[in-house]
Amino acid sequence: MTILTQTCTPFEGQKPGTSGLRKKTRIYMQPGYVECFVQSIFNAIGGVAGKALVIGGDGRYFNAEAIQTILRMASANGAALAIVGQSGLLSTPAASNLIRQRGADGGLILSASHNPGGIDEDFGLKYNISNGGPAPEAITDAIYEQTKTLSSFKTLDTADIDLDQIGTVSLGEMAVEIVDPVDDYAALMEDLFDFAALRALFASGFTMKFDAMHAVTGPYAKTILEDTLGAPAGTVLNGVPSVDFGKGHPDPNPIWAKPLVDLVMSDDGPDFAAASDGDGDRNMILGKGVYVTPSDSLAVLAANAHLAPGYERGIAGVARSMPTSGACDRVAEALAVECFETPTGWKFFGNLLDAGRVTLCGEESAGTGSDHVREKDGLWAVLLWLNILAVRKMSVKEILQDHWQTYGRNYYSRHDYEAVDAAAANGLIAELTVKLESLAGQTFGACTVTMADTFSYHDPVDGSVSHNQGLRINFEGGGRAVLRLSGTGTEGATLRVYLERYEAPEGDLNIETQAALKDIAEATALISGLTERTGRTAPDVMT
Ligand code: VG1
Ligand code: CO
Repeated sequence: MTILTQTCTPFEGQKPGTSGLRKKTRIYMQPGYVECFVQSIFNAIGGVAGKALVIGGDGRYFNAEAIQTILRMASANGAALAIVGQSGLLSTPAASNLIRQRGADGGLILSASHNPGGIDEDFGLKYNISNGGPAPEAITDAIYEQTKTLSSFKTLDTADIDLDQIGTVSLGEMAVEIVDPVDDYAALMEDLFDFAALRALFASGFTMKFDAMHAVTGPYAKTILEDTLGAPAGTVLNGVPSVDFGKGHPDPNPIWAKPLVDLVMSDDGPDFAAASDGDGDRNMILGKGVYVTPSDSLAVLAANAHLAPGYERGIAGVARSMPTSGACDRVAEALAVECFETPTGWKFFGNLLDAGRVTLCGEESAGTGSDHVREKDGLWAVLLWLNILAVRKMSVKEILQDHWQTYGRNYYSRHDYEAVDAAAANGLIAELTVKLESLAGQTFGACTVTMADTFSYHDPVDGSVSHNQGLRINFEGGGRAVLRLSGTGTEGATLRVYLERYEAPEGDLNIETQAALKDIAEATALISGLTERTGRTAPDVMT
């Protein structure tokens, strides 16, 4: 087989967003599109000669084809080893773990995460560095610069290899090692959690449903929950990964995982329920009759992590993305550990985790994780919850009530306005940005603004600064609104409005969430001119 150098013309818009490059699948399927982006990645990281790369994805439409292309290119560019999940499957946290366990130089993860899959839906690709985490901004910026001027890429003229067969084969000079996608990850989970206690929990009749949403976590959840921990067969729902996620939207929130929510809200529902997203890094936690917001979940995990063997020494600190509620801040304060506020996207947690400044991280978008890998990790969060339930012998609802009675409650909701006209959304943000400075002291409806600004993050570890990471508006009494545009969407713009209000332990802890946030939502609509600008009177999704 020969190494080919093919000339190419740059594609516009190959700019990585919050988590890699996400586009409509048909855009990705254009001849040369994957090649140009992958060669740009390789060029931006100083080439891959002699390097080991982990490669895998969430199994969506075009996953296997893109992996074949990447393998040919990695070989042609001189990589020594590619470690690939069997059938091209690797959950995002499992890929992160493999990079770390195997001491690989980096990895390519193919996923558009919670976005639907299929030829008319979404595809995505991102590069992770040797710590197992998403490439930081300096690298994603360098990749984008490469995409603008790229004139050629290298590949091999060779047939596809068999991705289904575990073992090592040669592709040109490069070795391709096909590994079981679950093994190493399952071993890591067994290290962190008290599997004996979890087995006893299931043996005692504790009931659970895990909705894999036809996505990548099916095999992981079946192996760990059913085969290892003894949960009855059928605990895992929708457990066979499919290329279009059963035509669903693999986003574990009360909208897209509604059947699961309905089940736990019913009288004969299970004690505990959870779901994960397309690539297995997100989680939704539910208990009988209760939905745990991701922000609350992070806070509860921070307060209770020491109950699991992997965290029995306590946590070093906690980090949350800026739009995530301040619930975990109160836990950090009580534990006297550091608490950090970072921009949206897991890549900003990497430095803090590497430096040992934090043990747990989380985002309001159903992402929680720890220093065990450098990605958020859906099943990990589920197992930590189970471990806490096994030790505390309380229901999810009781744990949540107890948490609020101790720390108070941060009422929280995110309102998404999807596929908004991009010009209208950009206009809204631009105009509001200009207005921010003058807002303090003004009253809108029932709320008075105390502070408003654009969030910039100063990374305390490497000193880098990231500007324009969302607009913050604080209100008297501790309420807050955050507005930002999504960096993962593929159609028009998605405007995210994050609303929060704190209620002290002695206050009313059981108000319906949207009712608790009504005044703040109204004030935010007035300030931003949301309805006039977007033509929307209600959000598409509320989480
Ligand atoms: C969204 C979430 C963000 C998350 C990102 C990737 O980004 O808000 O918290 O890190 O998705 O998650 P954005 O820019 O659309 O708001 V995943 O599970 O899609 O990799
Ligand atoms: Co995801």
